Amino acid sequence: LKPLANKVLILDSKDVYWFPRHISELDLVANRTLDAGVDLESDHPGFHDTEYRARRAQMAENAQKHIWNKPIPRVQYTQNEKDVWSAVWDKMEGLLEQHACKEYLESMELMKKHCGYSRNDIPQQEDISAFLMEQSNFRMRPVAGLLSSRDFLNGLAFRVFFCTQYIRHHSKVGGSMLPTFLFKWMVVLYLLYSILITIIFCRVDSCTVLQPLYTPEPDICHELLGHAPMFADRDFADFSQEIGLASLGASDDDVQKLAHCYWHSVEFGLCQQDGKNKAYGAGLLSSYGELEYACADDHPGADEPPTIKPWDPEVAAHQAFPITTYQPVYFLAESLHDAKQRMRTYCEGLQRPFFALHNAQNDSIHIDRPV
Ligand code: HBI
Ligand code: FE
Repeated sequence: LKPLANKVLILDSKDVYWFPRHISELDLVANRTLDAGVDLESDHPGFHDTEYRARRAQMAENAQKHIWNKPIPRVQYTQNEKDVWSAVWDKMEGLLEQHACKEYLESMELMKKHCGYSRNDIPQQEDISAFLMEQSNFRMRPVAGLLSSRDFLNGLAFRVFFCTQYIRHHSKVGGSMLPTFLFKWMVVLYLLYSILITIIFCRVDSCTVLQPLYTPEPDICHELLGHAPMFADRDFADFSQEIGLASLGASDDDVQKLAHCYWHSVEFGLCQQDGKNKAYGAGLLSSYGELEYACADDHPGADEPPTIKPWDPEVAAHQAFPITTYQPVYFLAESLHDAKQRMRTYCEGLQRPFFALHNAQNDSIHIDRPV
C-alpha cells in the first residue's frame, strides 16, 4: 500500500505512514477502495445483471462524491431491494432475539423508534448517523466498497464507520425471492448438481458448509443490521476507536495485528451475559447460519464445535481466520467494558514514535512525542 500522495510524516527521523489528521481527510481515504467499488468479479451473483451493476455504479459514485460535513444522500431503495432486506430481516429476527447481546437488542429497539428500522423499509444512513452521534458520538460515512485495513481502521480513530449503501444481489437470498416456478426448479436442479459436484470433487471438512446468506463483501444488511446498533453503545464505540487510534501511522505488521483483533471482536466477538455466550460481532449478527453455530449450545451447522477462547488481543492478533467458512475460533469477552480495557492495554504496548489522541471538539488528531 502506498501512503496517500506518497507523503510520509517524518517523526524523530523515523518514517511514518501518512495518516489523516482531520476528519475532512477521510474524504480522500474513502476514495481509495481496493476495487473502485464497482468492478464486480465474474463470479459475483450480480455480474450478469446489468440493472444491478448500474445500481452499484450509481451508489459508488454517490459515495465518492460525498463530503464529510454534508448530509448523507438518501437512497430511494426499489421494491426489489426492500424485498431482499425483508427476507434477511425475517431470517435474522428470531435468532437475534435469542443470541444477540443485550446492548445490541436495546439499541435495535431505539433504532426502530428513532431511525426507521423495520422489516418493510430500509433505514437511511443519514438518520442512523444522526442517532449514533447523539448516543455515542459515532458516525457513518458512505464508501463505495472495500478499503485496505489501514484506511478502514484509520476512520475508526475519528469515530467514523465507512459504510456501504448498496444491498446484496437478490439471488443471494434464496426461497422467497425467486420469481417463477420454472426458475425454482432450475435452482433445485442446480443445487442437486452442485452438491453432487461437491461430493465428488471436494474434500468436505468440518468448516466447509453451504452458507446461502453469506456475502464476501459488506452490504447494508451486514452494515445496518450487524454493525450499526453496536456503535450506539459507548464501550463498544470506544473499543472501536481504540483500534483506530492505534492504526494511525502504525507499521504494516501492527496494522495486520489490529485487523486480526478487529476481525475477532468487531466482526465475530462473543461476550458472556447471563451465563450464555452472546454475539456482539457484526459478522455473526448479520449471518443467519453462523449466529446459531457460534452461540447455540449444540453449535448446529457443522460437525465440529468451534473453539472458544477468552478475549485476549495478544492472542487474537495472531489468530488466523478463514473468510468463506464459519470461524473455527471465537473469542469470548467478559463484557464489552472488559473487552475495551484489554484492547486499550494491548494498544498501549504497540511501539510507535508518537502518541495519537483524538480531539472530539475539532475532529482532529493531536500528536504527542513520548517522553
Ligand atoms: N472496508 N469498506 C470496508 N468495510 C469493511 O468492513 C472493511 C473494509 N476493509 C477492511 C476490513 N473491513 C476489515 O476486515 C479489517 O481488515 C480491518
Ligand atoms: Fe463488517
